Amino acid sequence: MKNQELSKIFNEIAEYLEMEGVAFKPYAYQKAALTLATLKDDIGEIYQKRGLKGLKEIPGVGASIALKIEEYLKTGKMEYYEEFKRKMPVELDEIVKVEGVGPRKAKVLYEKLGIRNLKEMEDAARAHKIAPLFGFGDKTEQNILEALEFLKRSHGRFLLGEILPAAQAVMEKLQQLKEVEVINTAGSVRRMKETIGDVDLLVISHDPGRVMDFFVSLPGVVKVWGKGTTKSSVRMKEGFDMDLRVIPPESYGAALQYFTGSKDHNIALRKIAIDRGLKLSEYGLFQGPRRVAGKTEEEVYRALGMAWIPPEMRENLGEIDAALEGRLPRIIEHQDIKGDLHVHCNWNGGANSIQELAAAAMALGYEYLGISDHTKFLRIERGLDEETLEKRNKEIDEINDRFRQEGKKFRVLKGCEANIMTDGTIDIDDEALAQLDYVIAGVHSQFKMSREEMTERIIMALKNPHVDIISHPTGRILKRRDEYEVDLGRVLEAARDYRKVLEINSYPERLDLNDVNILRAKKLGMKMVINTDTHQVSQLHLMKFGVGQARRGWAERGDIINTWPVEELLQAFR
Ligand code: DGT
Ligand code: CA
Ligand code: CA
Repeated sequence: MKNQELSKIFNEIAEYLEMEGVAFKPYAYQKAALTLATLKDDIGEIYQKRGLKGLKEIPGVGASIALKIEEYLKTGKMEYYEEFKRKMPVELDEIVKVEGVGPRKAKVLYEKLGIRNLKEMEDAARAHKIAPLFGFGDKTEQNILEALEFLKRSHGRFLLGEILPAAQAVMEKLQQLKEVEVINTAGSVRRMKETIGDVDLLVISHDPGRVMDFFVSLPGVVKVWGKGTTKSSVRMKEGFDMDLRVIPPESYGAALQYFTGSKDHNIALRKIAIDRGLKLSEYGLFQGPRRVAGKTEEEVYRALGMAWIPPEMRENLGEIDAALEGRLPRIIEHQDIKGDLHVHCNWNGGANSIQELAAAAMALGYEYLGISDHTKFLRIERGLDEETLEKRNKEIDEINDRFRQEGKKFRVLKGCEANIMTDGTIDIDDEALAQLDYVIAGVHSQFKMSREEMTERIIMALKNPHVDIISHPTGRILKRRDEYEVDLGRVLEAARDYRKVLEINSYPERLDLNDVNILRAKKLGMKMVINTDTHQVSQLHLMKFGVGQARRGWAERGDIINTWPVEELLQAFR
């Protein structure tokens, strides 16, 4: 699949354009990059089947970007990109990952010091060549060194959104082998951590040799690190590693518990075992030489005096005490979700009609779907003005009338995702907002403000009586852009005081609020909503990533408003 390669190229183009101070265009390329990174289908296949037209139907892909994709698929090159590269042959994608170094600083570093990659940046910073540059200084140089350290530590981690589909594909193939009796993911994938180091798989099999032969020769395996009868390790073409272990049935639960981790959770659990005169390992829970538990995870936790703990909670953040004291929360389940409130249709930059989106939502078993098109500030997304929003509302009314006549319980809700301007005002008239069932507002521009200004900006939006939800509240894009500077504590408190809802955005690059902030919001008694930010039908399935983070943040059904029935939801918005 060329999806990720193209995504990377478009990201770099966005950086180059930003460097030249071009307005709006960088955003278009960034958006195309984000879409490609999460696209379910192979871009090459889309092109083969449906040509240029198919490419243009992908949200965020306009005519000019579609042509560039075509060129790349056909020739393996993109002239527009190559031209930038010739002018400034820099590993831009790498360099702008250093916090505090944007495209413009990267340009100065190249022009003044010839810095092309991270290694050269580090050397220059250590030799104190960066501080004297205009606009840099000692503090920036120090920050660069710290950011480089940070990058080294996070190096080699992958997004759960990239890994989970690949891991599931491998699981399905292995499941079809008659020699595989049971199979599970373990490790950070099972815990739904937002980024993944490597994939851990466990199986029970009466014929490990055959399973391992099959595993190391799977399509997509580019390197075999090791192959044995109990463990094999491979590198996949996407760049990540996968471990497969074959476990005897009597230890399977103990091994699943051990290899699911986290390491900190395991260490704390092992201490509990020791306190009770027991020994816990991946082979089982032992009293002297006797195995007292090990076949299932439930059995292991029970023998330690506690209920089974959901994998997403196993981070040693108090879950063990909660389990021992019988006060584990009943965390939200995917099937509790009754609808999605952050969906863009083709009235703005989305790919599908309201009809198509509603049909897909019904197929998922949802009871409602909120259409939240962008409003007028986001011209690049064809944001709606007051007049078009009204027309769109009319279409929603008609669709709902039709559903009622057909006896369908399903309902489409009228929403929007407005932009919060730098002064905290909303980019569309209050009268237009008053016509809607609910209003989402989010920051989509001017991310670089002081902490104080950004906090005021968002709190100002929270004060607007029409605003119900703040989308992607911290603005981070994983592996690309940090959170904007904001005092989240104050935002959370204001949201609680004005009885507003914060979003858990399910886009794998966003997952915003993240797990830690969800836990924090929950402790404040805040309500949240898990949304997908769908721009095309196939993205409705991203909900599982948001649910995963909500579970990691201990969220219960009552904390998440899109588990509520539609009447209750609308009542709350009113
Ligand atoms: P990752 O792969 O970095 O995203 O994170 P994990 O959690 O999947 O870590 P990994 O693959 O190194 O190991 C899988 C699990 O095995 C881990 O979550 C807990 C367990 N484990 C690994 N090493 C140790 C260890 O030294 N002590 C203990 N108690 N458990 C360990
Ligand atoms: Ca792992
Ligand atoms: Ca591993």
